[in-house]
Amino acid sequence: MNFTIWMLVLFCGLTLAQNDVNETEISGETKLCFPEMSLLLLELGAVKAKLEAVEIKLEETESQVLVLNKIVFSAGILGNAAIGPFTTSKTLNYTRVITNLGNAYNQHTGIFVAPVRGMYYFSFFYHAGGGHPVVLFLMKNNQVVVECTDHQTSHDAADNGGNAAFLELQQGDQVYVQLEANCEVWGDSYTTTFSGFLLHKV
Ligand SMILES: *[C@@H]1O[C@H](CO)[C@@H](O)[C@H](O)[C@H]1NC(C)=O
Ligand SMILES: *[C@@H]1O[C@H](CO)[C@@H](O)[C@H](O)[C@H]1NC(C)=O
Ligand SMILES: [Ca+2]
Repeated sequence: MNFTIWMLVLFCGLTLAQNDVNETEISGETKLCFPEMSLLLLELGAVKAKLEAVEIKLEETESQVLVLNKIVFSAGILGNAAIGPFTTSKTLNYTRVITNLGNAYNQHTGIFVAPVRGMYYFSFFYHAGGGHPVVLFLMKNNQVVVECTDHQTSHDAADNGGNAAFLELQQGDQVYVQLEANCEVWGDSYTTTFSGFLLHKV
């Protein structure tokens, strides 16, 4: 092998060793040296582009998972007045949102809709108005999960109560607090509240 060919091989080798290769950077000289090499460089460029796309997708997925894991809400009731009594049972609308990460709770309907299958924790507290009995149910879809009650006691209007439960929910399950017919609860931002969060996915 004479000197010129050695130089050519060395030059082609150096070009191949460059890190940032793409179509425009592959020099004409390289194409002249070995057609296989320029093909190889093109393929390397394609692999690199694909790898970068996969990395971006992975980062997006990770941030979505992070957001999905943060399902937390707390809400009270705007105003300062008795709610009820009504002739039928009613879903309580906790209209003052304190926290609603993940937006799974809807303050217009009072309903929490599970965004993912998982183990959740819910609590609700109330202040009794005193003029009528209180019966509140924590509901999962159409089923009562736990209850709290208070007797009608006009001279003892400061009663507060509450209850809580861990609930395994499927995606789309609905959780809300229901006021029974002919009952009353005191609606305000600070004592009558509904909270929940996703403990972990299952
Ligand atoms: C290739 O490299 C050139 C010069 O660095 C750059 O302008 C061009 O955008 C690159 N092309 C691709 C597809 O990355
Ligand atoms: C809650 O809001 C709904 C409308 O979204 C309404 O139909 C319902 O009567 C409200 N509940 C109470 C207890 O006011
Ligand atoms: Ca009472």
